[in-house]
Amino acid sequence: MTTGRTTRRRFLKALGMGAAALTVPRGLAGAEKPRRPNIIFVLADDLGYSELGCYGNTFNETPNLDRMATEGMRFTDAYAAAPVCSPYRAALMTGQAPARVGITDYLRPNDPKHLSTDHVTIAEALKGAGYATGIIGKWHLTGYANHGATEVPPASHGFDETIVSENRGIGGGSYFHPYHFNREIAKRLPGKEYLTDRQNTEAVDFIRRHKGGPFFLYLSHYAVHTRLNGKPDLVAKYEAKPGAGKGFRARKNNPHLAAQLETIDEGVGMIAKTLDDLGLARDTILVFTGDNGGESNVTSNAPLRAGKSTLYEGGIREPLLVRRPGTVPAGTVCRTPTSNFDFYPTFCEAAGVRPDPRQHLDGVSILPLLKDPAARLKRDTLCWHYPLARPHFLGGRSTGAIRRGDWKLIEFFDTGKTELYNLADDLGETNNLAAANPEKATELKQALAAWRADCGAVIPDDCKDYDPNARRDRPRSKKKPT
Ligand SMILES: [Ca+2]
Repeated sequence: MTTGRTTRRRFLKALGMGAAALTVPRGLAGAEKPRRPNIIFVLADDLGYSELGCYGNTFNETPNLDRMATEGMRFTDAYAAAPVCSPYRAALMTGQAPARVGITDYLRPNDPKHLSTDHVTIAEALKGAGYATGIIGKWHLTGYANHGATEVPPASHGFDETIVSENRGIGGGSYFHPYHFNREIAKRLPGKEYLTDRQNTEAVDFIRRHKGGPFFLYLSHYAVHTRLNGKPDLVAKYEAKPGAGKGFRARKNNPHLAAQLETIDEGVGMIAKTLDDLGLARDTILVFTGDNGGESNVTSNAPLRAGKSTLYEGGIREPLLVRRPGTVPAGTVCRTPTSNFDFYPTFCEAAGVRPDPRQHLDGVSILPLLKDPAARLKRDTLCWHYPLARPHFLGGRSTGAIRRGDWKLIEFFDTGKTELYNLADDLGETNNLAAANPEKATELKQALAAWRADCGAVIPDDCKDYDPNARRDRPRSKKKPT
């Protein structure tokens, strides 16, 4: 995955110079330098669009996240760059579309693919500007040495500290200590240690350790990825609620998902309180979001269609909350479409860091939106590329998609067919307008192909023309986790 043009970049990185250059605003030379904001990025795994109270859920309880919405900004049209884990994370780290990075599907434990160190990641960009950098939790941008793969861990991508992170796979429902994804992690909390509690505690510790700032903390939860397994007292609480589903595979009002989400929510409350107590709230951008849609076999993303592994809205539209008192106007809602590859340029701009010009960025800074939700971005189109050699086990098919304004087109690589929707009056993507509006369908299909060409993305032959009813990727285990 190394190319000749990257030799100089590697050389500069080795000198600690390749990551970023500092930009001191004009007129401030010699004056007191503005304080660089801390950045805390809290990511939930497989958390769908409709799970939070502030996104309309009436079963789950998310008081701290709902408070984030009232104290900050809530986005209605925030997208993941991919409908599964690894490509989302590749886009987050690089500011690029997964198709350009070359990671478009989730990485398997023995995968020869990993995020190339040729990239200048967002962690490296911020580290180069003096930020302390840390990841707590899920990485999923490499195969694992334990599975015979070349392992490229967060430390190779600009993270000073890697805490409670995997070295044998991605979690897979191992939520109680000892953790199967990393058996070397020593227990720290009293009683039966719960993974999300541990991550929350580590996050508060990290903030306190680096309160002098600036710091970049990536709190990457393993929850609420299946197999779901909440803390028993919380599960019992939700099982007793009216309308509760039964068991960890309930498709509606899942008590395990609710319990796991409550523990994530509690951590967000702990983080916000820590920032308030330390007097850091106004100097800290706190972000909460999810990496792809909810799994349709354990929840519903309604009013959105489908879920994880699909390019329908349920697979890629995510909750997104941003809080920074004094900068992000409280209680605001932003309806402009964004993608998670926008965080890279956004964080750089907020930190006064000029991105390394050799790191091509597909994202644009959404900082103007964070100051004024009605601001306009110089972009009206987002694209996705998700080629598969056979259907994902959750039902996702080999597809590409494009959203331009309110129009959305999905191209099915397996059948060659397209579907066209107008999201303004058909959020649930129920009325395919491709036949009724062939001009728009053709325009978007051509724009999508042009974007693929720009990214160097191809549709491999084995990702075209397969039988969409063929055997899915792999069978699901019905076993309850331990
Ligand atoms: Ca995920």
